[in-house]
Amino acid sequence: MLERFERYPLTFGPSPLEKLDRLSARLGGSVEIWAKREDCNSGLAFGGNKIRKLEYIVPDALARNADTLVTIGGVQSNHTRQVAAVAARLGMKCRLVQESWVPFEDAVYDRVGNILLSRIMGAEVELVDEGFDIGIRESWERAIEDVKARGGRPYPIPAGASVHRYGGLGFVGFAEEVRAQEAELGFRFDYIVACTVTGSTQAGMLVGFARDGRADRVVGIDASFTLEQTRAQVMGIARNTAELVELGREITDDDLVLLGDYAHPAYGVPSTATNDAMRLAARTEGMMTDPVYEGKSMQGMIDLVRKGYFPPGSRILYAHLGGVPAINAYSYIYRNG
Ligand code: 5PA
Repeated sequence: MLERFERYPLTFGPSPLEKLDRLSARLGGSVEIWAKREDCNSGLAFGGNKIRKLEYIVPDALARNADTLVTIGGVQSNHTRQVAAVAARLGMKCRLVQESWVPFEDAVYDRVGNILLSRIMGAEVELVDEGFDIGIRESWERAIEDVKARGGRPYPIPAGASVHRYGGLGFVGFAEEVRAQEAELGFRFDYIVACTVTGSTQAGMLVGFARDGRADRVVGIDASFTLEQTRAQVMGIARNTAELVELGREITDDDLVLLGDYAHPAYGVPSTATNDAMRLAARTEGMMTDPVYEGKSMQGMIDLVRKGYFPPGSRILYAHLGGVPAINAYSYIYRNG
């Protein structure tokens, strides 16, 4: 589906699949849980889901002769860290706007984890005291103008690399990659579980899995806590991406499964159930998740398995989208494990 689009390789290749036997057994053994490890997809500063998206965005930045990647996220954004890594790899500059999206306080919140990595990689980091919003932000537009005013050639990348024309392509590629891996395994996954916030991960999956009739088998777990805005953004990106890749059919509201039950109490703040889910994955599989994104999709998947949402015998693919570096900014919660 992506042959027509230029891709700048930033990942190691197809991300690995792993069967999670002990987690499956702990949850009753009636379903088989697998993980696709986007969290180890690249050597670029711990990788993650944005690297795959950026593979289809970087060719445009290079074609436009940009010299500075400009993007935005929360203080512990994984996206901004991955953009900083990509800029370093390309020999470009990087300008990051980090807003106060998360109502959470830890003594070193703005010193460790993702933001520390971005600073070491040479990004210029600007902390802005604005609350959470996945839409287009004034602070980001100001940063773009500022780069221009200083004689630079900015390349704007929106939050999560999502509402970019090519933002959905990377995860269309994810679906194609899963299909190739399934051909080798000799079976097909019945469900794909993924965390959703700015939307292009799930939107790309919707389009990619629509190809073989599985769009509505992608179970999005919202972690934004602004469900309706996220739903609208996923649908917008999915429609645009379907057109771009000439899917040959519309993506409709019926294709979208996006569950809002696990995002509480706020974006970036884990609930007790989130922390319990993180500990369970860590203690059964040695698989680390984070309190902002993957901990919430892990919580959602575990709850859905326990509730019998997936018919017995289902094979579930948990898309592990990265994000673990942020855990350092939540040290007090996990001081005893
Ligand atoms: C993020 C996003 P989407 O934004 O494409 O919906 O992906 C959600 C998601 N898992 C899932 C991890 C580990 C993520 O980092 N992160 C954002 C960030 O600024 O890091 C864009 C919000």
